[in-house]
Amino acid sequence: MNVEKIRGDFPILETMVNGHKLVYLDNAATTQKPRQVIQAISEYYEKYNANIHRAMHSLGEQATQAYENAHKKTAEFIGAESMREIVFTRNTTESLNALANSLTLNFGKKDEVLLTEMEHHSNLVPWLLQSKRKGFMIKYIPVKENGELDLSNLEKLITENTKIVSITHCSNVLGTINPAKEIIDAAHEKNALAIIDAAQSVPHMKVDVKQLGCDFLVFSGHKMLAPTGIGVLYGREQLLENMEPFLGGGEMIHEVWFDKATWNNLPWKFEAGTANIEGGIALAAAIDYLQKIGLGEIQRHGEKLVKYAFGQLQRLDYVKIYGPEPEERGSLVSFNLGRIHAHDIATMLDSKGIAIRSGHHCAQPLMRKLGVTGAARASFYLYNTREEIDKLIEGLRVTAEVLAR
Ligand code: 7TS
Repeated sequence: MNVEKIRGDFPILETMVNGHKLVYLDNAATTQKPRQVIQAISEYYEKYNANIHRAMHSLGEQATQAYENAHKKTAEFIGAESMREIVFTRNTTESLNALANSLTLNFGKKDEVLLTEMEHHSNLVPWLLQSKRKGFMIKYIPVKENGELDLSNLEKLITENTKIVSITHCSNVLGTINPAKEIIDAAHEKNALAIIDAAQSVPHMKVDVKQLGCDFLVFSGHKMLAPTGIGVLYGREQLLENMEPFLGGGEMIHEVWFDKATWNNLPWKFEAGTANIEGGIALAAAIDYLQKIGLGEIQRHGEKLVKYAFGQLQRLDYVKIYGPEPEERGSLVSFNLGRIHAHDIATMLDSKGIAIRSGHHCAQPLMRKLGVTGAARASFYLYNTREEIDKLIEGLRVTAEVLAR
């Protein structure tokens, strides 16, 4: 993998921040965009911008083709049967809200939904909202001291009443890669549906929904080189056929009367209103870009970087790293430096042009369990280098010297 060549595709990496060349290590929040993706968006607006699925004119036809092709490409990318199983949403959050709303319509007090203690708020709050309305119970798979899930009681946690098991594939705080297949199989043994939040996995490794055997899988385009505002909800065709739409309006219908309506074919039944056409087209360009490099290569690069960062961080005084060993984690590392506030770490690093995230990372229950209010997090992607990690470590050394005084 030629990282220097890849870096040349990302214009933003030339940006100077506070007098220093940008070192962007906040990829778990959102990734930067290569020229190829930016060009796909410009080209759409310069050459064939039109609304889709309704125009009889050539531009409309071209835009419709491109948007539908984006669904096909996404289906192939994650090993889905067909584009009928790929619904475009705004992001992971919207995909999970859609599932939480539509799948629990008939739930009652006896029903149970099983999550994990390491979920991002987006795989937690939608279930809390629905459980308040429907009265079902939410249970959690605990997180162990080492940042892995405690699956010793999984058989007991999934009961006859468990209807849904919804888990993150990779934690955005701990970096833990969960044994998704094992949990999906356990859910299916009790006839529960299995949902995978793949926001932090799909961008970094080859994910195949058939191999996993999950019922639903969700992720965001912006964490994998595409723009914000485009997300994916994969669902097994039969399940999507039986699921009620979560948004009503134009383009999602087959026929409408004053007192009833019937629904369009999949996936359009779930894509009400004018779509994020440029987002879909740009997502296809992002997938092209990632596939050209190869998800295996990208994963290996991420593993090397996180291992290096882990080792270098461990050499710092008073550092506390959260989550499992580097061999078993995604491409991110969260940590604290003694009693220095994570926001102060991030601010100090920013003065050197280094972007990391600090705070609770939208996982407050997990933070409480870890006994902290926040942490600093460096997260990597295909354009990051060891030299950038060296700059991070040097920045942290200075931070510790200045702020620990
Ligand atoms: N699930 C996981 C595991 C995530 O990491 C995130 C975003 C989401 C869901 C929600 O994605 P969205 O695109 O709908 O916002 N995580 C982060 C993060 O760690 N820092 O900023 C966003």
